[in-house]
Amino acid sequence: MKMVFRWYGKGNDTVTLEQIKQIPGVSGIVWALHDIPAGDEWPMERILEVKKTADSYGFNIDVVESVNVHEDIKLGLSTRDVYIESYKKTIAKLAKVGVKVICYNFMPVFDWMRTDLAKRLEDGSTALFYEKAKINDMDPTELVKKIASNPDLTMPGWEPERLKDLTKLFQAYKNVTEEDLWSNLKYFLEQIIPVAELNDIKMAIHPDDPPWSVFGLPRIMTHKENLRRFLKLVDNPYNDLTLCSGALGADPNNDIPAMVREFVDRIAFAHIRNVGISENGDFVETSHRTCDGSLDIVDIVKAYHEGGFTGYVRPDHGRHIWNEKCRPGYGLYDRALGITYLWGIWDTLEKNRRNPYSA
Ligand code: DNO
Ligand code: MN
Repeated sequence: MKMVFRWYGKGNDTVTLEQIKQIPGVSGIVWALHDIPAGDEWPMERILEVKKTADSYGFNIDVVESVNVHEDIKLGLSTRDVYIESYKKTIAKLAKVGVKVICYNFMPVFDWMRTDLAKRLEDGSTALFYEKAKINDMDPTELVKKIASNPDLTMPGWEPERLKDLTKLFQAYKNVTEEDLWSNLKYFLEQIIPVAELNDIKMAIHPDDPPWSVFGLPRIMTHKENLRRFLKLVDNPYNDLTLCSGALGADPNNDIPAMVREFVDRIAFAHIRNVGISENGDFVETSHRTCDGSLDIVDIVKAYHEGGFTGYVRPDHGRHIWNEKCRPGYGLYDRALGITYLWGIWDTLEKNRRNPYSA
């Protein structure tokens, strides 16, 4: 596996490249031009700037997360073709600097969703938390008002410039069913995947987080059967998955090691993190260690190892520890600890593979 680390860019991240450089075994940064609105073509000079910065630290920029999909594409509006064209142009530009994987998602309106960005855990650290009842009880119009009146509430997809569109967006999705979303995704893939193949870039969809409908919006990248259906929409090795253990793992019915075993040849990018799930459907992000959460991280890594996985891995989110002030879920310390845990498992498996009779 190739270990990579998400970095939001100079001035946009509390973590520095100097720091990332000192985490064992990190070969590249996972990046994006976060200020470019979904649907706009990425400017070449900005891409080259990132390449130059990463080069000076010896990091690859093989993985982009994310090139966001414009809402009109997910909605299947006639305007979508314009945005699909600029998506294709961005793919071609990214190929010029050697990008190998593009992560994206197909979640309507919101990206990942939590109700608390700093839930205090028993050890004094804080972490991202999802309270199911809170989301279930909240009606979207109330939500729009709540976000507008609370500038501290920042969630992906809740950026101020998008806020004004929220009411309109909910309206637009009112009659969009899961089947509509499937066919809009298929339309997008049929156009994009041939271009990705031509440019030798794997498109890797991120599953829905959490893997169920929120606020009545359709969500389809949620469980094994749907991932199977996704891979068949356009059955091409460039149409791949970002398998996020924490996103899918929030649903206890999802057996993550089994999914890795089934899909390993079509996983271009692995997000590995643990979550602690409660019986009432709430979940909290925990340390990576298997015994700290509900997911068997050891078995997940074992499944990748057995599958001969050579793709990219990142530790995904971490807790906020040692008083670190950082982007929610994206501090230095806990993600670095997560990496050393993942390497510990991987190196042990490697050693035993070479010498199966050793203790
Ligand atoms: C959650 C994170 C997400 C992810 C985007 C990909 O598990 O990995 O924020 O970055 O959904 O588009
Ligand atoms: Mn993820």
